[in-house]
Amino acid sequence: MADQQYKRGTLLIHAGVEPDPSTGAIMTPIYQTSTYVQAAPGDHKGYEYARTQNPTRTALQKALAAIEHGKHGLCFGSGMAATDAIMRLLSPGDEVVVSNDLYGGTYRIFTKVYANYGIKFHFIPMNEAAGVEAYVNANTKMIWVETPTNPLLNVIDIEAVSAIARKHGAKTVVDNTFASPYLQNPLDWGADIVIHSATKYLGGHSDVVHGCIIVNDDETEEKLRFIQNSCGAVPGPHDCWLVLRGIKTLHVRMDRHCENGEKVARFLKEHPKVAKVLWVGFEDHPNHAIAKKQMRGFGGMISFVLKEDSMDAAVKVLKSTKLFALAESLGGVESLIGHPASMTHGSIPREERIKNGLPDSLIRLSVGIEDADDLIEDLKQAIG
Ligand code: P1T
Repeated sequence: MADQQYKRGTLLIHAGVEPDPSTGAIMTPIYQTSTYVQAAPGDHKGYEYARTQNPTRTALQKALAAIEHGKHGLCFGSGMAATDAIMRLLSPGDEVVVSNDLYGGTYRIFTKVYANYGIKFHFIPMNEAAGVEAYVNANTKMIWVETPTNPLLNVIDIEAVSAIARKHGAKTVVDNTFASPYLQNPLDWGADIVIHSATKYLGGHSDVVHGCIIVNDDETEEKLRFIQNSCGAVPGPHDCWLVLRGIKTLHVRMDRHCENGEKVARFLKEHPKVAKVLWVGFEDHPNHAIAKKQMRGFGGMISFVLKEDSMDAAVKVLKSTKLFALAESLGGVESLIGHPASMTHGSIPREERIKNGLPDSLIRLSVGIEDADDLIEDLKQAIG
């Protein structure tokens, strides 16, 4: 299909998907095969070996490219495998400027894996995009942005950061996991590489671990495709199928995540025992204007701290919710509650975390698509 002529909801359902050529099946089949028969050496139907190509993966890669307004999509076995593939574009001596609030696993692969290969990382606040330029030098090859950030919900100006990167010949990578392509398309704002943990909103049902990258530039695509095949961190066809299926309802789910997110955020803000609520949609969020510019909605991720700023008080809430399940991850239909300091961000040294504004007592919510009234009642009884 000529994807560009369709609106977002239609694209999410149809992009990349054609009736199966052998049967007409409307749903892309799960091509559960490791290899493909050739009539003579080199005489095949475009598929040789399933690490290199798989038709279920191809359909998903095309869908991802279309919904992120990119030319090429590449799938990986997890969000971290996708991050790893992007890092393999670099060489010893290269430098990366990174937002200082980011998923703990991303911090860990940068500091514990790639720093050992001679790559230097500068973790800096990016709320004021202009401040980024001071950390860029002749060795800077990449600016890595998470926006909104995990878990502090900072918003970074993709257009401004991308302009700085371009001026210095560096690439801008945006981790778009929290927003999803329904709410934000970083390539439209000048980013070069978009990465997702598709485990989250794209899959949407907490039943798959998956990652993906979307780019426009053919040369970057060629390098990443080579890494994808050579290093082999590819997802299986069933996982690709689950993400493909998840994408078909992304717009309806995200609309509800945004709606519920707003209701829960406003409830928490009024709660007498809550000191601070972090949510991108608040008019007094420091970068609300940028969020309004680059996002089409504010999502269902919220973090908050209680007035009684202690671990004990936080743990009491974390243990008391009945609907919000205490678990890592986010972006599924069901609501989750988490404790970044000990869970998703436990690999960041405490001093570093505190310095970057992530206290021990911070609670993170992934607001699902249940009835908002039930979610609010659950928080009410848990906070007390
Ligand atoms: O878990 P995985 O699919 O490998 O994705 C890693 C990842 C990358 N980027 C962001 C912004 C993420 O939030 C994650 C994973 N995050 C969680 C598991 C979490 O609960 O925050």
